Amino acid sequence: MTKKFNRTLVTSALPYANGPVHIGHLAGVYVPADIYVRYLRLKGEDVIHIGGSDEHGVPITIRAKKEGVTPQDIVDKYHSLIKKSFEEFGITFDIYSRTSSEIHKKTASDFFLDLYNKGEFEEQTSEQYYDEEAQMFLADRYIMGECPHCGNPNAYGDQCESCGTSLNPTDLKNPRSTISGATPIMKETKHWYLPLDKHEGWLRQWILEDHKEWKTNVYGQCKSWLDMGLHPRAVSRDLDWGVPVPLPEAKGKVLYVWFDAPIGYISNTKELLPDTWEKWWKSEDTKLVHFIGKDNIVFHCIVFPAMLKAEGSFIIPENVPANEFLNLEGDKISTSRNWAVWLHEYLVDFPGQQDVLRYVLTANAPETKDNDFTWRDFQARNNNELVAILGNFINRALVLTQKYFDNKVPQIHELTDYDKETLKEFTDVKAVVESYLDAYRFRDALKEAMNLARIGNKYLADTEPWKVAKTDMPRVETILNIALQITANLAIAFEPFLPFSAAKIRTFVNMDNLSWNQLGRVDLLPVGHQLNSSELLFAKIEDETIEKQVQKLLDTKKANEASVEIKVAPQKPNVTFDDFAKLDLRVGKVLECTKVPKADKLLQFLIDDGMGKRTIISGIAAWYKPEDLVGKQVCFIANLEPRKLRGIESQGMILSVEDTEGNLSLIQPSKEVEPGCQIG
Ligand code: B3M
Ligand code: ZN
Repeated sequence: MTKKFNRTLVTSALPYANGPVHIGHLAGVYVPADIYVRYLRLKGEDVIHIGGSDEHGVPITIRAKKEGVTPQDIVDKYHSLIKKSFEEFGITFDIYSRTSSEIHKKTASDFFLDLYNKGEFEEQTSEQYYDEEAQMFLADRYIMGECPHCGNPNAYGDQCESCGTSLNPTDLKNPRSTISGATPIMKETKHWYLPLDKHEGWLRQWILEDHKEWKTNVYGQCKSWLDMGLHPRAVSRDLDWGVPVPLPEAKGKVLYVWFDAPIGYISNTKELLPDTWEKWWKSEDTKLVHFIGKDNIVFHCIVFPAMLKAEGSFIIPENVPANEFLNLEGDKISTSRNWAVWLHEYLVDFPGQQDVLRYVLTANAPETKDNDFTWRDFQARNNNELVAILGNFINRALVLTQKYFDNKVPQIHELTDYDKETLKEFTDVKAVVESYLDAYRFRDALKEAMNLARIGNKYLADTEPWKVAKTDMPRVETILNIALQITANLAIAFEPFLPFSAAKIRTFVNMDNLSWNQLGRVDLLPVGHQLNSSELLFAKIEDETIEKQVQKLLDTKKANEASVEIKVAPQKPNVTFDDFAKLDLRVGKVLECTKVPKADKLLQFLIDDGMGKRTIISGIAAWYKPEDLVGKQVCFIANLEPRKLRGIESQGMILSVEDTEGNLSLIQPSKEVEPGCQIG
């Protein structure tokens, strides 16, 4: 069944605004999406490309905590950085907005309420880890403990980064809260669940029967999810960063980031087209296509469609051409290990060479399996393909026209059989490139476009107009006319892939309005048409340049190995001296120290503070026996607002240092001083 569509709504995954974007993002999602929308635009089709930053979720709150700033500070910083990188690489969004926008919060909140009112959710109460000291439920990432598989003492509640196993927080031995260090307790909490099991029937039919044409990696992943059986999924979380659950009984709860983020596509369309957005989301003749990476498949093929269906008035995607992952020099790209080629850094090292990266990432795109980016391959593709074939051909065609015909398109005389063969070959390319682009096979499409340049390059090499010029000028005219027509065709064929170079070629041949439908035509440039001066499109990349990049990665590797687990927190923003001086830091002497009943992390201190006695509670019980501390000197904050822990008022805070394994040790003056002496 082939449907007739009148417009295409393309979305690209909303990247988390908790770090800059790297080549993996470009290769997996944004370059393919951009190729596709540029192609459709060039065909004159009605298409919009929706993007934006995903600004909620736990990783953002963790990053904020580490850097000592607010989550909003984090997303403001990275949203701008990411947006700029996309612009610089020519990724053409019709809108690139963000999920912290008011319009998004309202859209997501209303969407939830609508489903709630329609009875589309189930309420479930479950037990989750709760930090009594910090008085909050703990997201999986906020719980650390010992990995049951490899014994790593610092595994997270969702995953052990040492052995890669995914975990549930309850799998961890000796769990601890990363917020306070306390041992979390189990506490009941209520959440709203989307009963995916109830959607299984139509999802099976829609994907497994009606969309057999989906990419095999996508289809296969969906099939295995469906075959395992779907279960209700919580759409809310106990967290203070996100879109609040719009129900009176839901204080302190927000929408799960994977509930609100895909709604971001809708909010951003609304922001772009306040009056006509519904046409894009609610008409059966709109083709909705989601570009994403493979880790997002279940959310875009199962969860979001179920949400849309439950709402009832939205269309669901026609295709989800997800890519696999791109590795870097044989290793998984990792933000935390700094194992990446960052787009903003690439542009410093390779200014103006966006198309080279776009080319390499497309030629080597992880379309059907994970692929590897290597700097050697980058160099080889630039030097042997972009420079030696595409750049070389165009440069020769233009320079010879300049030399012999004063930059005017010469006329065609008689065609030889070889000319005819060449022309035939390149008129056929259009249909082939199109069939690949329509099937989201961008690597193959690019290969065909490159083939066009190869045909041109071979044609000039075989016909040798620079030699023929000595004897037969009319023949040179014919040859160069053909070469120039091929050149103009290349401006069209490469526009989706290498937009910066395609724009340059258009300027060289002095043609502004080239459209996809002209591809394959041999009369794009009329005889006598004036060309502009040209320059080299691509430059050879020297070994030295590549060695520098390789060295940079080797340095990263070395630093990672040296620091294995040395993960010191980044420095917090500066404070003024006055801010510092507000803190009253002093030395005290421990008079008594006991365990706090039923709290295995807490010790209760009675301190001689030089002025009297005070009680301070400290979460260091795991590392000291209380009796060993009596008589010792400790450092403490004297003027910290008192607060109650386990019903006991703590009048200050004892200072300790956390090592890279998460162990605490008390800070003491190196010589004994009188209790009450000030630190500063
Ligand atoms: N932010 C995950 C990711 O960046 C997530 C995508 C949301 S798309 C609605 O991989
Ligand atoms: Zn492990």
